[in-house]
Amino acid sequence: MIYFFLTRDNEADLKYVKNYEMQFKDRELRILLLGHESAGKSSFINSVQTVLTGRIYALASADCSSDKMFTKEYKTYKVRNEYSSFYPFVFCDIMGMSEGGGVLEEDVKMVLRGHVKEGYKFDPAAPLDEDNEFYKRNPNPSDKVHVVVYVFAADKLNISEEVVQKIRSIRMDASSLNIAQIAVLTKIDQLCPEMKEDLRNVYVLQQLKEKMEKFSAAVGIPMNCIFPVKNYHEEIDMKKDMNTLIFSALRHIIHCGDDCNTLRHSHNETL
Ligand SMILES: Nc1nc2c(ncn2[C@@H]2O[C@H](COP(=O)(O)OP(=O)(O)OP(=O)(O)O)[C@@H](O)[C@H]2O)c(=O)[nH]1
Ligand SMILES: [Mg+2]
Repeated sequence: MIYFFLTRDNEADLKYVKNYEMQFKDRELRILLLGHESAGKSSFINSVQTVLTGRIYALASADCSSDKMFTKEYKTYKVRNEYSSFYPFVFCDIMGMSEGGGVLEEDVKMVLRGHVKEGYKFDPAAPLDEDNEFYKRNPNPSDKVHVVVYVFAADKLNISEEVVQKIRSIRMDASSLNIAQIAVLTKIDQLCPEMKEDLRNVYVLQQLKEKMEKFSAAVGIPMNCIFPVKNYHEEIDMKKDMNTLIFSALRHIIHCGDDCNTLRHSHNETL
């Protein structure tokens, strides 16, 4: 795993994403970012836009002032490609999870099934009602989620039992819908000073590995589906090592999402 990471080639990953775009224009993937509040979900969307467009992006509103929940609405982001069109995947940003608040499990399950309309403002006190104007009764296949990306901050992985239980329940539901699931650990630069200096220390660092193992055991996501990243959030220039990690996560997300999509297509064909 260590050597695999160190020898990764950004060009190859970019080629993979572009190739996917060429082959599967009609198969849009819906990628949902779910995780603890302030974990860097919105920043991850900006990071993906940054590595794919080659310039620093800040389209998804990321909070830079406080630790309070910032994203409150259901919002979809497309990534523009070089042909003035869009990549065949979209990222969905939602309210974060938190102890005694945050997005409700019921609401996440409705998002997975495509029942939540763009712009819905999540209410931590009550789930979306079927009579609400933001409830979509008959979702299209493209409204349904193909991949859930669990986003957590590497320096705050002591997740409460309440949030762990929520994730476990959502994971079971997502599995029953054949939705792919991976995790992204953000803020690895805050884990220790060595990481701030050189991200290439990433897998070599015992501290991060131990944290990943603990996280994996708590939420049940295998180690090879957990991707550490440092988001673009303060940089003014592109950084190769940051790109390598973001590309690695993105490639895996697309790969897993496509498996889910293929499965859904083949099920429809046989129904
Ligand atoms: N050091 C560091 N800071 C980060 C990283 N990613 C995000 N941040 C910072 O963390 C804070 C929260 O980031 P957001 O992207 O708004 O997090 P979020 O998960 O969307 O938060 P909510 O919408 O409130 O749930 C911001 O101040 C970001 O600048 C990272 O990889 N490293
Ligand atoms: Mg956010």
